[in-house]
Formats: sequence, C-alpha cells, structure tokens
Amino acid sequence: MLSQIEAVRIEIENDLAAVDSSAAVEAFRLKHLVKKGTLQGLIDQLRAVPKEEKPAIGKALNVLRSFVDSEFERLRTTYAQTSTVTPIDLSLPARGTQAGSVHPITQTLDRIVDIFSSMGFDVAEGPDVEDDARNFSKLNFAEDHPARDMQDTFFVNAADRNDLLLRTHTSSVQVRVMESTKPPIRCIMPGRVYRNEAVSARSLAEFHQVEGLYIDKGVTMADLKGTIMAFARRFYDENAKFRFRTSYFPFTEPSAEVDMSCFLCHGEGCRVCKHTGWLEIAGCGMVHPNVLTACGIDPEEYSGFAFGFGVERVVMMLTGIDDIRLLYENDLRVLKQF
Ligand code: 2U9
Repeated sequence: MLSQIEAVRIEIENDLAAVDSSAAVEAFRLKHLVKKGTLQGLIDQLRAVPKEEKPAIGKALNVLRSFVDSEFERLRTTYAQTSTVTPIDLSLPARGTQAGSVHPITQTLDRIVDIFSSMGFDVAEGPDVEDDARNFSKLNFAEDHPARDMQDTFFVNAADRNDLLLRTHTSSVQVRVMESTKPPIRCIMPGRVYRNEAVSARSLAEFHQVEGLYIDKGVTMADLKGTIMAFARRFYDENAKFRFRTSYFPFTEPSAEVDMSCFLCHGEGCRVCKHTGWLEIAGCGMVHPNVLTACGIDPEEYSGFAFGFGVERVVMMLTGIDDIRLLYENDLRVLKQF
C-alpha cells in the first residue's frame, strides 16, 4: 500500500505542477479531493490493511493529505485572484456616446450674431452689475420712472455705494460703447438681463436680449427699417412683410414696435401668431438726443437708431414652446429636440 500511496503522491505532484488556471484548479479538485476522488479511494483501503501496518500507512496518508490540502489551498487562492478580472472582449462593438448639444438659446444667439456680423455690426459685452447712470439716467429715464422701482429692478447691496443694480436691459453696454467710441458706431449687444418679475409661463426674472445701435452722420429712420427688415428676412422668412407701429421708449424718439407677417402661416392665422397673422419681433427707434448728449455724442452732428428684442421670445416663436420655463428646466426630453 505504501508504494501505491507513493504512486498517487507522484501523480498528484505532476497534476499540481500542471495547474495554470482557475479551471485547472477545479479539475484537480474533482479528480483528487471529492468523495470518489483519488485520496478518498486510498483512505477507504485503510480499513483492509492489517492492524500492525495501519500506523505507518495511516501516517503516510496523513502526510499526503495535509500536503495536498495546503498545495490545493495555495493554488486556489492564486487563481481565485486572477479570475475576478473579467476578460475584456475586444471584438465587442463600442458603447454609444451620449453627445451633448448647444442650448436652444445659445444656438439662437449664435445665429443672430452671425447675421448682424455679416451686416457689419460689432459685438460688445459689458458687466451684469451696472450703475444707475448707465442703466437709467443716461438713457433718459426720469428720476421717478417706474422701472427704477424696487418692484421692477434688482438693486445690489454694496458697502461703499448705493447705485448698483443688475442691468434691466443691455442698453447699458451701448452707453459704455458710446462713452468710449467716436462714431461711426455699429454694434449689437447680446446678453443676460434681470427684472424683478414673478416667474410665469410668459416671463422670467432673468432672460436674454439682443440690442443694436447704429450711430453716424445722417442716419435716418429709413436705415432703421432697412436694417431690421434685412435681418428678419434672413433670420425668419425671406418673404416676410412688416409693419412699424408707433410706440414709446424713454431712450428713443420716435419709437416703434415692429410686426412681421407670421413665418408659419404667412398671414393666414395660426397657433404661433395667435390667429392674428402677425408676430411682434422688436422694439426700435431713433436714439433720443438726450441719450446722445449724456454719452458724449453731439446730436447736432450725429444721429442713430437702436433696436432690441428678447431672445427667449424668439426661441418660443420658432419652436412653438408655450411655457418659457421649459427653456431653463434642463429636462433632456425638451433639450434633445434641438
Ligand atoms: C441706447 C439707446 C437706445 C434699444 C431699444 C428696444 C427699443 C426694445 C425691448 C424689446 C423686448 C427689450 O427684451 S425686451 O424687453 N427693447 O423694445 N430697445 S429700442 O434702444 C437703445 C439702446 C441703447 C444707447
């Protein structure tokens, strides 16, 4: 029996030396360590061994058993570690990437800037926190104008001054351009503006405007009309018709609001134009002489026009979105459509 134990030991040693994977460890266990395996087979034969030989054979079996147990445990640990690493299948197709997209407000601003740039307008930027002079006084707002009210304007608490506010329109940047530039001036100002208003489906306390300003010698209302119509035909509809209705703004005189035939129904009446056939697309006017003077430009020498429109309103008209808040909720179901 001792020679049989020795033969099994040699076989087991050879098998141990050949183990090179977790699958081979398992094959070794099934061959040698299960109930019907090689080791148990030897142990079962112990019962038939004569009594006087039992101690020597039992001892040899114990030595073999503990050798096999410790070697098996060592290999099991070794290959268990490597087997936790999931093999990478390099032939699998790549996971799809989730591409982001430019926000509809930014897309619209980019288009507006492109068109005005091609018409020779520069783009100016300025601070969101502005002073009262550039937001109101120099734009010919009377000292008691309702827009200066706390209900309409966000004022900023500052340690050393009490005339700071969040700009209520981008006209304040046009004031800065006029203060620092000798005409001719041809400039648009896209940017964020702030008004102390209740948020609703139709208005936000923070929104975007584009304003434009053109100042030179001999600029007239005809230049204003031509510029706005040229822009709107490229931006909305090349066959659009227009009407200019008289209006009032403190910073322009005369002032007008511009309506354009609906780009969707071409005047027939639809949901976008609320069945009127017309869309209100901008406010505009000739820059008030008081504004020119306040910004250091002589109204006897120069004249100019200005216009402005809200970008969220443009996006709502173009997309048919009827609740302005949808543009800022960042719901991917909405944003993915643009
Ligand atoms: C200077 C002088 C005049 C800019 C103008 C409008 C008319 C206008 C509104 C449209 C909707 C703003 O977003 S809105 O609430 N704007 O109707 N804006 S003329 O006039 C200027 C600008 C700068 C120095």
